[in-house]
Amino acid sequence: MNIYIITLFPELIQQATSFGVLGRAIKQQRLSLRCFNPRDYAEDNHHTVDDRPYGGGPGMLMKVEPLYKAIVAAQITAKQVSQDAAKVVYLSPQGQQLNQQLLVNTAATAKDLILIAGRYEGIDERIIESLVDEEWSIGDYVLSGGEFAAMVVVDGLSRLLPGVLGDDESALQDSFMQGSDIHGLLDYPHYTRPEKIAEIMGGQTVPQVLLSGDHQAIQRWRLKQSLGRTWLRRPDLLDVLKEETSNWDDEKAGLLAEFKAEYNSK
Ligand code: 4GX
Repeated sequence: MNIYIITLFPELIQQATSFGVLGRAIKQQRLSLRCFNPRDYAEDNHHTVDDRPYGGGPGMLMKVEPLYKAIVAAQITAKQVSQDAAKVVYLSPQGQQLNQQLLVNTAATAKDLILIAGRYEGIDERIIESLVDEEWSIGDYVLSGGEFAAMVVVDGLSRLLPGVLGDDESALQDSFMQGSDIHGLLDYPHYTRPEKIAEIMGGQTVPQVLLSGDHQAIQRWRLKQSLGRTWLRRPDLLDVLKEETSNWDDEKAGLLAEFKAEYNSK
């Protein structure tokens, strides 16, 4: 996959891309990242990249010409690299909210992606109308620029590209993954050594079932914890799941009932 990012701060993007799974995806050449800086397309002496909003009011917008030219330059490069047209996505709080399904669909279908990471108060609506295919939001909060939102998209996509994750870190294990028995549920709690935390650090022990070696009991316990946590923290996800008959059965209903009974007696 080739991703092109339109940004006034390419160094911010470059600094973040050499680590972990994302760094590996780039090193393995399963993902390429290239930035296009509108400032490089500003033709005045000051390389101006902001402009005042019509109608007045506080704050600036991104100047139309340099932004337009940077996007078109990315489109031309994308076309040279892989012939099809790249999908152009503008990151903003007004967009469709990003979720795992959107990432999975994008990783599976989009070979080339142009992400517009805006600064200032926004971009001219006519650029959105003429050049932008989709508007995505990473959540209901306001960032000072689109770069971190773009990096959220890039990071989430990188681990979904074929061959990037090893078997032991497979994305098929993700709790948002279709088809898994924990599909649509929150993750269960995890434990590692020691079996008992030192008294001075709290003294807690690991749930006995995880030490039992009984894989069926462990699987059952984990599913029950996933169901219980989802019920407590994200009842909206549970409602969605119950509507999907393929993902809701008597076993889950029974385990959740057990969790609720234990929770209410504590
Ligand atoms: N999910 N931001 C975009 C520029 C902007 C300002 C006003 C439109 C109108 C964000 C988010 C986000 C901050 C990126 C504002 N665009 N992006 N930027 N939440 O907050 O994606």
